[in-house]
Order: sequence, then structure tokens, then C-alpha cells
Amino acid sequence: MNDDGEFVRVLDEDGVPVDEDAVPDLTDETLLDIYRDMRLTRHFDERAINLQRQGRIGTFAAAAGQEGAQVGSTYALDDDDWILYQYREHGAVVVRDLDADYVSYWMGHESGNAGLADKHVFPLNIAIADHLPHAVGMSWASKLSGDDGVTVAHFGDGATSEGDFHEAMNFAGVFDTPTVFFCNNNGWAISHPVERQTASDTIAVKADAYGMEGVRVDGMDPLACYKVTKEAVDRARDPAEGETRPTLIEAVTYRYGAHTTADDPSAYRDDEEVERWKDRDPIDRFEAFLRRTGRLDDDLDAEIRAGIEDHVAAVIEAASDVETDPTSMFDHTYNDLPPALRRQRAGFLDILDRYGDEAFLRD
Ligand SMILES: Cc1ncc(C[n+]2csc(CCOP(=O)(O)OP(=O)(O)O)c2C)c(N)n1
Ligand SMILES: [Mg+2]
Repeated sequence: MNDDGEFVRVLDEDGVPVDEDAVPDLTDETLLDIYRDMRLTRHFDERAINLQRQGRIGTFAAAAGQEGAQVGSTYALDDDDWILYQYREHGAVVVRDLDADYVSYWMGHESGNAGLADKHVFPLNIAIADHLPHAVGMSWASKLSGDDGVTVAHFGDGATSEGDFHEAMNFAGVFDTPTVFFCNNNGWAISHPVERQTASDTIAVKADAYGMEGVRVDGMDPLACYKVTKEAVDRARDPAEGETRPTLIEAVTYRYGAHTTADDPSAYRDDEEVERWKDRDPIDRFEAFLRRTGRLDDDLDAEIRAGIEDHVAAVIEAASDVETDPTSMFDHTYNDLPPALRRQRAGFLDILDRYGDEAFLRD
């Protein structure tokens, strides 16, 4: 199901427009920013995996392969629009700026999540589809307050099997909330293929059941993802009619790497499949488009890449200096800790008291 079927496309696999009229009207500067943000997302991925291998961050979920969907779609938003995302969708965060706070979260500092609010991004979501009712709530609040805001929620194909997805879609359809449901269908939910996830022909078709528009797009084509998201955002904002409408977008994409740094994909999929998808790489394709249209050359590309490396190195270094009180892990779930957690906290304090920083050293 993931490879075939119709979808919206602007650039073919060689970066040539399938229809010149369909190319979105974006400035050269914006097109180069999209390129830079996709490359930055990929480079951050590579650095983060290395940091995980060095024991400097915990488990990491790489976005490689999905940059076109995440970055392209986010360029269709206003800066004030809200984004909710799953652990693999940091391309959307990169568009709003990759900073040390964000990296520090991956290093285990809860405080790193807080800075996202300033960029109108909700905290990173790990509980699959839990954030979708929140996205609808946020967009309903925008509608009620008349602030013209749109909320975009990124999630995976696996999330569409959760009750939260269906409840959120239903509520959005009935209440006409300005919500864009952006499904990054990468064909797999850990080791579970999308064919076993749903019996629907596509994920986009599920929109019919909730009375909203459903769109299937080539998720390896950043301009197509921009285009369909812009149309969805316009439908959601629609100040002229005073009517807001939600949309479900299915971006057909692929994750090149493991589910997380704790996974070994060779146990459930063939390398050939990965190679096939790499031929459609969103960054290579977009780079070819930029070069062919005279917007990018070797010098500019080298400058962009050097800037990315410097930026990512600087935020990683700054994040490495962040310090957190380790007992804060007990602070954020309960107002009054239940007895079992109170006992754990006391035991933890005792260990810290006796061993200090050495309590965290590995053998
Ligand atoms: C509510 C819930 N159930 C199960 C899990 C375990 N889990 C972590 S990732 C994952 C697969 C999600 O797949 P998908 O939504 O397709 O996202 P992808 O990892 O492919 O980006 C599952 C089941 C979880 N995090 N939350
Ligand atoms: Mg998936």
C-alpha cells in the first residue's frame, strides 16, 4: 500500500516539476531555507545517533527520509500556528529553530521541553496519538477565541490505530476545528507494516468517515507537502467565510534508519526496500531542482553545509553544559506523590547523599 496509488506530486524523483504550474510560488530565499532546514535535520540526526552511541544522549528516533514531509509542510504555517509532533518529527521543530534546549531534552533534561512553547510547539509526544485530542482542543480554542490560529499535528501510520486518533478526527469533523492532521506514513510502526495496520486502501480515505477532506501526497517531495498543507491551512483559517475546516493529510514516506537507536530493522525488513526509497530521497531531489533552476551551486551549497555543521555543533555543546536536579523527575506528574513514589524518591535521595555524582557512573 505504501508505494503505490495516486498522490499529489510537484517534483518527480529527479527533481523535475511534473507540472510547472503546480510549483508553489515561493521566493528563492524560502526555497533555500527549506533546503537548509532539511539538510540540518539530516545532519542533526547523524550527530544525535553518534551522541547516543557515546552515551551522551538516551534513545533517539531518527527522522532520516522524512525531512521533506516535515519541513515542507511546516513552511506552509504562520509562525503563530501551533505544532504538535511525535518523537520522529523534529524536522517540524527545526523549521522553528533547533536550539540547545531541544537537544538538552534528548539528553534527559525535562526543562528542554519547556522552551518549545515559545515557538508554539507542544512538548515532544511519545505516547502514540495521545497528542491528537490535544491538537483538536487547541484548535477549538483558537476557533472559539477567534484568533485565526491553525493547529497541525504530526503523527505516524501506527497512530491511526489508536482510539485517540479516531476520537480526535470525529471531534474535529463535528466541530469544524481548524486542525491539520498530518500523518507521516513511513510504512512501518516499529516492525509492524502498514498493510497490517489498516484494511483501508489508504490512510487519507479515513477522512471520509469523519466528514473532512483527505489528501494523499508524496511525502518525499517537500514542495508537494508544502502545497497540500498550504491548501489545508487555508481551509482551516478561511477568514472570509468564517468557516474553518479540518483536513487529514497522508504523506507517503519512509524511515531509512532503525525505529530508534534501540531497534534492529534487519529483523523485519530488507535492505533492498530501504535502497529503493533512498532513490526518492527528498533532499537529493530538492537539491537537483535548486541546481537545475540556478538557485544553488557548489559554493553556496558548501556555505550552507558549513553553516549547518557549525550551528549543530554549537547547540550540542551548549546542551552538554545544561545541568538538572535529578530529583526533578519526580516533580512533573503528581501534585502529591503517591506513597510508592515517595519511598522511591527518598531512596534516590539517599543514594545521591551517599554516592553523589558517582551514583550515575556506569561500570
Ligand atoms: C500509546 C502507546 N502505545 C504503544 C507505544 C509503543 N510504541 C512506540 S513507537 C510505536 C510505533 C509507532 O509507529 P508510527 O505511529 O507509525 O510512528 P513511527 O515510529 O513509524 O514514526 C509504538 C507502538 C507508545 N509509545 N504509545
Ligand atoms: Mg510509521
